Amino acid sequence: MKIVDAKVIVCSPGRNFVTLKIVTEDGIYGLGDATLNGRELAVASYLSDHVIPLLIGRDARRIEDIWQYLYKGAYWRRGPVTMSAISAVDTALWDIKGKALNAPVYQLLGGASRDGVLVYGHASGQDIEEAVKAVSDYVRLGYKAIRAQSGIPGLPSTYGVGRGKMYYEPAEKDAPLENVWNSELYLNFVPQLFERLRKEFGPDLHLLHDAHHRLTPIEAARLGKELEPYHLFWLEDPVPAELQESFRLIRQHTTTPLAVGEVFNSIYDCQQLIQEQLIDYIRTTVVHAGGISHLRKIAGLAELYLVRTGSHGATDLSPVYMAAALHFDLSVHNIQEYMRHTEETDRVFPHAYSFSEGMMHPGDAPGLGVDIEETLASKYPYRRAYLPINRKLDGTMHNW
Ligand code: EZ4
Ligand code: CO
Repeated sequence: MKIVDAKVIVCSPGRNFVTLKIVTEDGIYGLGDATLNGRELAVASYLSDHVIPLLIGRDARRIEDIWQYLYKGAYWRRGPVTMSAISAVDTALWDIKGKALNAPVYQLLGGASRDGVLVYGHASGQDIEEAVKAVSDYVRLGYKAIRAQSGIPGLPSTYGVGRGKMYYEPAEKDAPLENVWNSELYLNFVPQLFERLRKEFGPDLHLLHDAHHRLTPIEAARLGKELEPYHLFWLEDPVPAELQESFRLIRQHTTTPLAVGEVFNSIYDCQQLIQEQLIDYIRTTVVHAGGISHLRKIAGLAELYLVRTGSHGATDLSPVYMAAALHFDLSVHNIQEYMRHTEETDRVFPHAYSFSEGMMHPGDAPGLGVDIEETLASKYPYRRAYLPINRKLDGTMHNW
């Protein structure tokens, strides 16, 4: 089954998405998400200028061989641009295989290992009262797991707090927004938020929190320790994880479960974290960590060490990603982040997946069960956008 054509579709139905479409000689096509938030066109060029010419004429059924060809054949390995491009190819080839065999992709991955995928949503408020209200809105929608973020008294803005909308979107058009940060104000405040949430919602609701790479190891250890009475489902990205060893220090001090990996690109980024059991959830995704094929390898390593998967699923990962993630998720044991896309995004990417009672299912359409309405997509041209940056109160650049 020869690949005869492939193209990159860049569109912006509310936010930017990069989608790869691969077409085979018998007319079957597959889709892959290649969106790298804030650096989209680098991946689009990597695909159009360097990868697509190598795909034409290849057998679309040889998913693993094409993966190895693109990974080993580039000589320059890993990195978010390369790995997002490989991910898109891999995902599109799984879509094609599913369609060719008339089976949903999860059936090709060993079949469903449970009836649905537990997902968590994002609740946030400018202050604790608003955050409590946002969490109760999610409870009413049926969510069993909810991430809670709140504005911090003394800081004008911070990560994870939407502007009164369901659709939190951090990327800004034209120039990056500048946030201001202070770890002391944050560390003193977050335990109060979770004390209040536990009082309000009782012990059973799964509560999560994202520190978004902003703490040092010892600060993260303190936060984990102080959050212990509130039994978080996880504390996410406590420190920037370039230094995997730093999690040893955090781990020595706290039993709060730790999740990390949304910015990782390969199994090598999390090998030590998993093998030393320094984390509880690995958050690598189908779109940034080598597609369904590579994520299965990460999940296999993680399973050995009782580390579960909990893939990133913010709105900058497209519905094509979400479909692929859910097929993968249904075949393993985990939780999935789920930020709802806007209605215009959902119209551009019609999909078979669905949400009910806090769980999601990829649906039973052949392949991934997601499509792109190209004519509609062309009405939303790309607009350059950047993620925010973050500075400490004295102006020092910090991690956003
Ligand atoms: O900031 O996807 O857990 N979710 C997150 C996201 C990320 C964005 C960055 O593009 O941390 O909201
Ligand atoms: Co995160």
